[in-house]
Amino acid sequence: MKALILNSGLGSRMGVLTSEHPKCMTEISPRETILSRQLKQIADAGIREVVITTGLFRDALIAYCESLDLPLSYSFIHNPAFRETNYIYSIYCARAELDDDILLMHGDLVFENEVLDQLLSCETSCMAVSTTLPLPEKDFKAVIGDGKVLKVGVEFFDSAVAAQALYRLKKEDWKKWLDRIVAFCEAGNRKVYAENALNDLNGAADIRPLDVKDLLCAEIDDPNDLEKVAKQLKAVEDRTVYLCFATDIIHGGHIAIIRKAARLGKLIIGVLSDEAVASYKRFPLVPEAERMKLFENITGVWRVVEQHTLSYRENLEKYKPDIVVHGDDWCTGFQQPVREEALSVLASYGGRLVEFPYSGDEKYKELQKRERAELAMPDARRGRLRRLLEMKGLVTVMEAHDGLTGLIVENTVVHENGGARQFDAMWLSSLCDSTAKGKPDIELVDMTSRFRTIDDIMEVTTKPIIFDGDTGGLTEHFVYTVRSLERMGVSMVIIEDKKGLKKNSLFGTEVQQTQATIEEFCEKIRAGKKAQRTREFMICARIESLILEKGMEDALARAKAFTAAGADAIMIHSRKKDPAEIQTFIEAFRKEDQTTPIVLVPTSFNSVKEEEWKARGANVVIYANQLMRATVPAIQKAAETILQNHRAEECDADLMPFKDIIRLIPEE
Ligand code: SPV
Ligand code: MG
Repeated sequence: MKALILNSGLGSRMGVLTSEHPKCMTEISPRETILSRQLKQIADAGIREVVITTGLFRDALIAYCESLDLPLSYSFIHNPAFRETNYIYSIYCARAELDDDILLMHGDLVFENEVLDQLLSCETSCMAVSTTLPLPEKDFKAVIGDGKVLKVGVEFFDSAVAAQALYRLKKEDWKKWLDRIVAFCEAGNRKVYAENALNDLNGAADIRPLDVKDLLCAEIDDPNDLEKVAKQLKAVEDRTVYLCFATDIIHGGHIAIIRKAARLGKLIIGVLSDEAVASYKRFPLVPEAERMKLFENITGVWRVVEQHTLSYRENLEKYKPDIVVHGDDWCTGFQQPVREEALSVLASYGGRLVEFPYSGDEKYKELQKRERAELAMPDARRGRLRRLLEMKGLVTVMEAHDGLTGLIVENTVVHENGGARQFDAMWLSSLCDSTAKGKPDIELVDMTSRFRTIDDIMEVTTKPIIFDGDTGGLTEHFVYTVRSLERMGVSMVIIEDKKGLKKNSLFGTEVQQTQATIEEFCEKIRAGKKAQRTREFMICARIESLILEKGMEDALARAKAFTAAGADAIMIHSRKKDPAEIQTFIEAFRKEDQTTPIVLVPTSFNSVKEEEWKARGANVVIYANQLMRATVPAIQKAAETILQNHRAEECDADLMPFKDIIRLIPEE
């Protein structure tokens, strides 16, 4: 496509302003002339060839264009009869250069970027018109019929709309018009508008009206116009545009959106907080502060601010951007309420939403896959639990005992109020790992087998893993376990202060269980911390005093001692339905220690919501066995139904088709 700018007119109505240069070189803002603006807009739109017709002050115009140093190649076509002909003849003179799609504009036209963007994204030939502006007395109007521009001129009022000499013309339509221009000029008809030749075609060139409504698109005929349009332009240039990013890897697609958005005004980038990103898609590879710096250094970005939540409300009320830009993908799906809320806030102060078509480009999907792969690597995974704790204050953890349950924990998301909720981490329960193997939870499944389960889960997931280390075994063995877990990328091991034959805590005092002495257990913690190679790995000391009915004092004394021995977190357990004793423990512990994370496994005391635990000072909530307990009755029922009916038909209604199950499984 070539741009054609008509600049051979005398511009005599501008008075002294055109005494030394052509009208197009008149300043329209402190930094721009009409022409420099047009040329920059053309270059920004990716057009490279510009044909400019010239008349008076030809040399000044050529020198000026060259001085702008834009990535454009110019053909200057002089109209030697500029004093006694109209621009129809300038086009005639330039005809040999115009064998292409054409962006045609008068040299005195000022328009905002959005007008050009809309024009260039038209599939057909089109002309900028406005259905909202009043019909001008003396300027161009376009007669519209059958959705087409039928006539253009100053004399039409019926079925007409205000129109500007700004056209995007497909080669075939332009050819029809140009042929008619040539015929007009060769017949000596050189003092009329080029549009007279167009009108002669009676709609044979398929030019559609593009309604730019109140967007700035105006010509400058005299100093009054100049003052008015300069004011409008200032308002356009002062506009702010808001665009929020959740991404941490910036690719060409993002840069294209930033460029597009920056064309609408001063661009404010909202950077979604780590916490919001983690809850809505995945843990960010690059932390928020770094992401903010990345955006600050991109050309076209005016300002970078933090967006705390998926909701736009806070930032829209604070910055009151004139325009919000978003991909049209949020018109459907879970982000719909966020869009609706943004629209209503925008409406409250007169802002508007501009939606760009969402591109699900394959090469960017590939990048996303690579980001996930990176998160799954041991070094990237290990430290993420600590970071989540810092970021969120309370993390939620769900049990996984094989690759499939790992995938469920990894990928299950629920949406509420335009937000998303998912589990932060996985619990590798000794109870469920043993149960899955049909074994009792008595440290019978050996470490090699437990590590195999970790590996199965790690292979298909990215979330941090908390490993149930039972008693930790002999101290001499525990130090090796710590190093192995670290190497695998596990984030935390929880060991319980029991010794001898361990039984599951949910049996409480119904079975014989022995608690280690404070000193014995402190020794194990110290040895584990000493063996640890990375700073990120965490050892959590689990206190069984309430399970074994040794009292609150004992639990608190142990918590204090274990923390002093180096435990990175404390887990307090109870098998009572009533959460009171856990609440009492948290309150008492927090009086002395405000920082050591407190871990809870609310299997029995399950009535309290996560928000309340957080408010009370807990930091990790582990759902330790619910997935396993959901599975057992379901598979038992299927087995019984088949036995009862001597066939499988009756249990089909309860089964998930395998084609749905395999969707859970990632493909390489
Ligand atoms: C496990 O899930 O294996 C646990 C938690 O250790 S509990 O079963 O509650 O003891
Ligand atoms: Mg266990």
